[in-house]
Amino acid sequence: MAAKNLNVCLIGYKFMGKAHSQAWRTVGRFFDLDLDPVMKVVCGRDAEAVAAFADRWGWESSSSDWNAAVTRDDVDLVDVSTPGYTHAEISIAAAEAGKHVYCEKPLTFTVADGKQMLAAVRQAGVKHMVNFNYRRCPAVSLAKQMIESGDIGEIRHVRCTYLQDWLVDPEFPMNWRLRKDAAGSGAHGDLGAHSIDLARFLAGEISEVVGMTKTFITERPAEGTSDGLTATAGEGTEQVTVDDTSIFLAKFANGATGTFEATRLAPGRKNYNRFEINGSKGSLVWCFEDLNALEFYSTSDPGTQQGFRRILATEGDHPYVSAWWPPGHMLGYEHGFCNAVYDLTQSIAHDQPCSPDFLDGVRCVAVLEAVDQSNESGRWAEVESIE
Ligand code: SOE
Repeated sequence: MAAKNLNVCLIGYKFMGKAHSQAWRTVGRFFDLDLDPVMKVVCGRDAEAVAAFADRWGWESSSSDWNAAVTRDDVDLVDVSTPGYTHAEISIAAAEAGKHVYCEKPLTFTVADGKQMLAAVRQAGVKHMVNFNYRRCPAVSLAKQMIESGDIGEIRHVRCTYLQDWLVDPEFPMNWRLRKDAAGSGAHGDLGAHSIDLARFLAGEISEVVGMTKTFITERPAEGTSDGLTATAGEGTEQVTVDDTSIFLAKFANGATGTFEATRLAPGRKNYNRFEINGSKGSLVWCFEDLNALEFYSTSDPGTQQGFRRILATEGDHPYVSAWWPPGHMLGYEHGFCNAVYDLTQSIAHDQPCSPDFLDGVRCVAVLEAVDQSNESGRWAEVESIE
């Protein structure tokens, strides 16, 4: 047990609320921490449902008034796990109340809002982190280490695809992820944001893009109920106001080239978040559907033995793994979230910067926004540079 507590207020209790609750509940059991997270309060609009959630997941209390909760004296950190349209307001209120802020992706919908969020956390001097959970899959963290050690040399090509199929059925009902006012965009911001973050993490800043977004299914049964990626239909139909698909080419500041594709209409692809990075000395390939494996090809292997090798990133000296299970005992989706709150908690305990922080969050939004501009103009668009 650490000497001091980190009192957490979670806003949102659906898909991400569960993933974050699981992380906060588990982190201190597997990792040695220098601050003890305490699950103080969880907030949501439906008082009864959020109280039941608090009970089930072990939050000390629940509230339907997030404004009151984020200013509580006994709260140190606000975890924003709500749909994107609320991120700016909640994060800014939390920072102004002097709380550290941990926010789901995409940080927000516009660079202008993102800059305000960044200014608020900087002004308040609080820690800030955006949750791009895939960075914390051990195989992805290992890819980062290998790139930094020069194992694949100078990066030339970055190929990112993020494919899902949960919206391929036109009878799948509306939900907040299909409304522009709530979600900002469709596959573009929801999935493309992850790919952009992984590309920035592994290969550096993106400076120019040309791309397109497209909506194939423009009308769906109206929403009845929805939870996570499931929904039931209500009466009538509703217009879809976001894209289904986003595709773009990218120029990186270091001269590398990139291709990006995000869609929720790729039958058979469930959570196919994949990158392939080709460098002057080798290649690295990772896909979430086989998340423990990192493929590595090295031009320095003897000619007779060249070929992709599959590294199972479950050894104790792979990133994060020593906290978990013995070699070969696979990790899953939730471990990335837990690894993230471990890093966040330790950054707060030791007054170290968090990564990825709100600056990374806004830089990702700047790439998304530039693709939107390119989609409208039909030309290459420069990515706004943000400091
Ligand atoms: C739905 O497309 C979703 O849950 C995203 O919102 C997440 O960010 C992604 O990790 C998995 O798919």
